[in-house]
Order: sequence, then structure tokens, then C-alpha cells
Amino acid sequence: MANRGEIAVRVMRTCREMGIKTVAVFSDADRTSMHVRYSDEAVHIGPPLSSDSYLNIDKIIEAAKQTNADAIHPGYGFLSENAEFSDRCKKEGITFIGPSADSISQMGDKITARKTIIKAGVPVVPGTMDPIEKEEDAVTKINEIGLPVMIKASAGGGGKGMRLVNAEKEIIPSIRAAKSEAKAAFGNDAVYIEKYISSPHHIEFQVLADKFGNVIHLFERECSVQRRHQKVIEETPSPLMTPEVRNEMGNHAVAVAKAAKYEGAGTIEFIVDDNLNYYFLEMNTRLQVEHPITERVVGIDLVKEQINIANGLELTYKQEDLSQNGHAIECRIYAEDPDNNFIPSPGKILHITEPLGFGVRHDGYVYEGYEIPHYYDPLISKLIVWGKTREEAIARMRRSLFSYKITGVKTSIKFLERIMSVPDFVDGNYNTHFIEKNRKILNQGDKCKGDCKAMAIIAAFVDYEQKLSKVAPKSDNQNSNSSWKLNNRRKNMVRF
Ligand code: MV4
Repeated sequence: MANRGEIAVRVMRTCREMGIKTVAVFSDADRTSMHVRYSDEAVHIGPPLSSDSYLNIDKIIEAAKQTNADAIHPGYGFLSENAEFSDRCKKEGITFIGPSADSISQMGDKITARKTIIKAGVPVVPGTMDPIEKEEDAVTKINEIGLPVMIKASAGGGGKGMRLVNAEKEIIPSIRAAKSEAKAAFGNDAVYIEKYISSPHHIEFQVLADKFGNVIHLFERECSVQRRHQKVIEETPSPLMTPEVRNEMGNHAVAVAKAAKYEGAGTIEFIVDDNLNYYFLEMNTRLQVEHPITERVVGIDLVKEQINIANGLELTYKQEDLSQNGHAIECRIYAEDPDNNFIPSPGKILHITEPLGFGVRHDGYVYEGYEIPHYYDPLISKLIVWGKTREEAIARMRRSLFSYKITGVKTSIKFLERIMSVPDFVDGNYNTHFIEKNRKILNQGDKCKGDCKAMAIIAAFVDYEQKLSKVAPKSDNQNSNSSWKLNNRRKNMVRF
């Protein structure tokens, strides 16, 4: 398991179910980490810095050889989308649980990906198909496409090396800025132009592809609730989607995976406008953080499928076997301070009470007394709930967040609780600007003194939760169904 934290534990859980022995790798900062405790064996791979440990290909390969590992699961982040690593595993005779180096490189280079995708008949954002060579040509092209446009680094992704251009005089400075940023970040300064899609939704499709060319999709995830290109909440089905568009986008996602000769679990990202026009954005050639919502609604363990595919087994599901059952939402719980610009808050967990109960899944790795290191992503856990309907899932997420207690570090829990009561979220009426649009309500939280409607809803909700959780007063009257209590409760009851 070439990873750490919650994803390492999550993958090893499935291995244990499948009777597969696991080897953890760990840096000096992770000696007491849960993934080390959960594994069957653990190998130390170096100092805390990722570049010296979890990103060091030689160290990981050495650990695999030392323990006679048959296969490596890369998780997400770290080496998961590194073509060289996929290739190196192959050369060493170790199965890489993921796609080939060629598939990774083809999708990692956005210009190559756009060309492949167009050939497959899938809509891409209108724009250029080759790197910008001459600045004058770019100006001509942009005038054809029409402002605003985005300049994007071909080697970029996830928001890095992007520039929005609103006015003609910004074109050349933006190209130069994007190029130098791309050069510094990726060692490749190729940039291209896309028409700007304003107020988009981010909707992605999960795919599974085996070594025999069978490809299925597992429907969509709505990921528009994000902050600075970091997803905050994901849900499936998307409140925006219709059965017709879902079917069409799903077929296009399958076409993308086939065009990339893809193998394993992958995700096709689309940007979608309010009129449900959709365009391919990028393909993520790994298991994603938010994969559990798909698992819950479709009923398939994606890690088990990844392992079986890597092991050369044929997919046992056909597209027509799959359907979406109910609604799932995931909240990402970070060790960060939502009232102080989300600065990371690593440190020791003094107390943790995890939410439990029907329809709740909690994918985490911390325990009482564990110290979250400052070297890595401060994700503590992912809280995933399921409900028959979206309304039920939201109510279940509210009560789960309400009963989730962590002390010792600051967490994003109360910020997520606020989102669950913001009218635009409750109505399913949101796009990638949601957090910015609702910034006032979300950021001021308890301090909000204005006459804002959402704060009233939050206050009413907190009141409701307190009523449900308070201890019944001692009474001489042993009949606890006294009428004042019942009236009080009925007033607050919600029916689904
Ligand atoms: C865009 C766009 C609008 N028009 N491209 C941001 C991350 C990277 N994957 C692509 N991104 C965007 N590309 C065009 N032509 C708006 C975004 C964008 C965005 C996309 C998905 C999720 C969140 C986003 C937040 C801001 C901007």
C-alpha cells in the first residue's frame, strides 16, 4: 500500500475481506499511524517529507521487493498518477493496481487528452487543439472564440496553471503568466485556449474498465461544492441531472475510457452549464477521495473491482445490471480552522466520538491520542451518509455532523453543518460558485448578526437538535408522555 492515512486503511479493509495480506509503508512522521497498525507488515521508507518517502519510487519498490509483494495500490495523490511509477512496477514484475503508463501520460497531457476525446466523439470545451506558438496567433484565435477565455497549462489540472482572460489587453500578459507558472510547476510551458464556461457545475462519472475492453460507468458524482479547487462536499445523484443527460454523459464517459485504452477505476470530469450542456474537462486516472458515495448508491466496492481487474479478471457487471439506489452525500472533515481562513490545524486528537447509526459510513484513520502530522494533507476523515431521498440524506448528514465530536484540533465540522442548512444547498440549487456566493453566511457562522435568512434557519435547526438531544427533566409524574413534551416534539417533526 503505497500511501498513508484514511485511504491506506480503506484499501487494506477490502484486502482483509478478500484474504489478501497487506504491507504498509511509513515515514518517520507516521510510526504511530493507523495504516501501520492495520497492516499485516510495515516497512519504514524514510524521513517525513513526501519527496523522501511516499513520493520516492525507489524506496517503495524496495519495500515491495523486500516483502515479496505481488501488487501495489497507490491510493490517491502521491504516486497514483505517476506514469513512471506505473511503468517501473511493470518492469519490476509487480502488478500496479491502476492504468498503464501510456493511459496516465495520455490523460495527464491536456492537449493530447483533448485530441483523443474529440476523436471519440465526446464534447470538449471549444478552444485550440495545439499549444500556443505565437502570441499574435493567440490573439486572433481568442477573437474568433470570443472573450472571456481561459488559458490553461497542458501539463496542469486541478486548477493549477490556469488564467481567466476577460479583456483583450489581458491576453498577452495572461499567456506569459500561465506559461511561466506552468514551466515552474510542471517543467513544461505548453498552454492552450478554452472558451470560459461561466458558473459551471463540476460533474464527474466513475468508470471501471477491465483488460478485455469491457467498460462500464457507475453514474455521476456532483462535486460543485468546492473551495479553491478543493472539494468540500460531494453527492450522488446530482440534483441537476436528468435521466436522458445522465445516460448520454455515461456513454460518453465510457467512450473516453475506451479511447484511452483504460484499465481499472477512473473518473471522467465534465463541466456542465445551467442548460445541461456538458464538456469533457479532464480524466483522473486513479481512485478518488469521493469514491464511497458511488459505492453506497451503486452497491459496488470499487477497490475490490480494482484488485480483480489488476489480477486479470473480467468485469462481472454489465451496464444494464447497474442502477442508482437512493442518495449519498460525503463531507470531507479536515483538521483546519474554518473561522481563520481554513489554516491547517495539525496536532493531537484529545477526544473523538465518531458518528454511528443507520446509513452512516465513516472512513477515517485517527484515534484518541494520535497526533496529526503537519507534513501531509490534513484530511481527518470522510463522513458518508445514505438516504432513500436527498432530503433524508441531508437530515442524516446533519445528525451525523451534530454527533461528531473532536477536540484537540480545529475541524471543518461546524462549517459543514452550516452548509447543510444553507437554502441553496438544501434546494440543490448550486454550482462551483456556491461557497463564494454564500460566503457571508458560511464564514461568519455564530458571529453573523445580520438579518440573514439562512442564519435563522441554522438557529432554528440548532434549537431543534438541542430539543432532541436534551435529557428529559426528572418528573414526579411517571407518565413521560406528558402533553407539553409531545406538542413540542410534533412541532419539529419532519416527514420524509
Ligand atoms: C474551466 C472553467 C470554466 N471554463 N474551464 C478548474 C479546475 C480545472 N480542473 C478546470 N477548472 C475550470 N475550468 C473553462 N473553459 C472553470 C473551472 C473551474 C472549476 C471547475 C471545476 C470545479 C471547480 C471549479 C472552480 C473554479 C473554476
